[in-house]
Amino acid sequence: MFKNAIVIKPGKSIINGLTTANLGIPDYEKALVQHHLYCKALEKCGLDVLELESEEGYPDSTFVEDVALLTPHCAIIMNPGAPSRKGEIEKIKPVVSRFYSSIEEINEPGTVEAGDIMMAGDHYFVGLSARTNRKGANQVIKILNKYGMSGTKIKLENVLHLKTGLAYIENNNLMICGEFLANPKFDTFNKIEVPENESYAANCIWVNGTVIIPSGYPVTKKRISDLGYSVIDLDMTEFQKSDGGLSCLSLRF
Ligand code: CIR
Repeated sequence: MFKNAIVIKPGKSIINGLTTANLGIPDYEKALVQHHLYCKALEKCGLDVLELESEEGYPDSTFVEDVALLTPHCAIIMNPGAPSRKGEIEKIKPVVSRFYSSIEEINEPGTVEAGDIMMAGDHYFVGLSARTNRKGANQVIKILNKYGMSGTKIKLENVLHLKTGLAYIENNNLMICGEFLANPKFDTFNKIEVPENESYAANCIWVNGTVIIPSGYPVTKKRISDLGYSVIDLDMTEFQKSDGGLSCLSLRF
C-alpha cells in the first residue's frame, strides 16, 4: 500500500517541454485543472498528496516521477538523461530527505529517468532507453541489491520510457503493449494486452486497489474492471501532448 504522493504543479513553461507527440501545445489552464483532478484522485485512493510549487525554469518538472525512485527501503535520486531535465533533481532532494534516511544517487556517466523503472514487488525492471543508459541501469541494480531488492534490464526499441508501454497493477497482473508483448522476460506475469490503438492507456497506475487510467480507452478500461479492480479515469489530454502519462505526474510511496 502507498501512503504518500509528491507532485509538482505544472508551470506556464509546460508549453516549452520536450515532446515527440504531434498533438499541439498544452493548454496551461486546462493542464492545471487536469493536475488538480489527478491530485484529488490520489487522495481518494488514500494518499497524502504533497504538492510542490511549479518550477518555471524546468518545463518538464511536473513529470516528477522521472527524477527519483522511492522504494520501501531507500530513495534513489536519478540523473536524468535529458540535459534540460538534469537540474530538476535539486528541488526534489531536500523534499525526499524529509521522508527517507537512506538516499542514494545515480552519477555520471550513468543516466537514468525513473519512468524507465517499473516496480513489481521487490523486483524492478529497468529500461535501457534514449534517457537511461546501461551504466545508469547497472548503478540502479547495484543499489537495489544493497537493500535486498533486485533488478532486470530491458532494452527499449520505440517508446520513450519503459512505463510508456507497461504498468504493474499488482496481483501478478501486468498491463502490456507493443514492443513488450513478445518479450519473454514478462512471461511469468498475467499479461493484460493493451491494444495498439489504446497504447496511451498502458501508462496507468495502481493505487491501493484502484487503477487510475486515462479517459477514452474503453477496451483497456473493461479489461481492468473485469479483473475486479475499481477504475478511475482521468482526462490527461494536456500531458499527453508532452509525452507524459499518469505515472509520470507523481512519486507514490
Ligand atoms: C519528457 O520528454 O521528459 C517529458 N516531456 C515527458 C516525461 C514523461 N515521463 C515519463 O514517461 N515517466
